[in-house]
This record gives sequence, structure tokens and C-alpha cells, in this order.
Amino acid sequence: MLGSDVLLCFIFYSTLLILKMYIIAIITGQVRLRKKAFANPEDAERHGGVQFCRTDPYVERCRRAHGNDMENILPFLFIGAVYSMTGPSYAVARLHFLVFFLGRVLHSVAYLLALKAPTRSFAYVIAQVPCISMAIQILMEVASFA
Ligand code: GSH
Repeated sequence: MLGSDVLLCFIFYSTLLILKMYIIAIITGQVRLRKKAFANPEDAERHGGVQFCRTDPYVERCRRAHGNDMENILPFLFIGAVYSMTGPSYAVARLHFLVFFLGRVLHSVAYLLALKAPTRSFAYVIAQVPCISMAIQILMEVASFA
């Protein structure tokens, strides 16, 4: 009902990545509570007073990790879906999705654990490679109609 094997594979990795983003959001909320660093005065008041409406370096790190996911995973949801409709071989498509998935998981781990540079940048580049590859293949597929 959901379509081809490639599309199912794309849906599988996309859903895992969305869950990964939810996990970062949950971690951000937990860090806010632990560090008493709230984004809004009403939240701070509930947990000790308006003085706790403040920023915290680790909360900001979590937010950057989440923001970078949004910059990269949201385009993947479009690029991957369209690429899945261009009729790629299953093995090649799965490799694209898997490399992106692993790259983004490593990016999150590197960001949240502040791993030594250039681990995070390396993960970012690894995840970009399949996206650029898929974008080029989509353009080649549709170029004749444009
Ligand atoms: N918006 C990104 C930035 O400002 O750095 C664009 C470039 C990018 O995504 N770089 C990767 C990254 O993890 C590898 S260095 N950037 C950190 C971030 O977006 O918080």
C-alpha cells in the first residue's frame, strides 16, 4: 500500500531520523530542567523564579544540534522522497539512505558529547554526500522535461 521497496526503505530511515530529532528535543527539555535554564518566564516561575529564565551553554548546544538537523533532515525528506520515485536500484538507494542516516546519527552524537573536532564536521560531510548524489540524479531525471 505504501509503494515500492525503495519508498519503504526511505520511509524507514526517515522515520528513524524524525525519532532521533524528537530525542534531541526531549534531551533539550531535560537539560533545561536539570540546569534550570528556561526559555520563557512562565516556565521559570513554575521552577523557582523568573531568574531562571536564562540561557545555558549546554542547552544552546542541544538547540544547535536540533537546528542543524532541521537544516539537513528536512531537505532529505523531500530529496529522498523524490529520488525514490525516479526508479533507482534498491541496493543503491538503500546505501544512500543508510549513509545519510549514519552520518546524521554521528553528527548528533558528536554535537551532544562535544567530540573532538573535526568529528562533527566529518559526519556532516558524510551525510551531505548522498544528498548531493540524490539531488544530481533527480535533476538528470527531470532535466529533459524542464
Ligand atoms: N548553518 C550551519 C552553520 O552555521 O555551521 C551550516 C554549515 C554546517 O551545517 N556545518 C556543520 C555543523 O555542524 C559542520 S561544521 N554546523 C554547526 C551548526 O549548525 O550548529
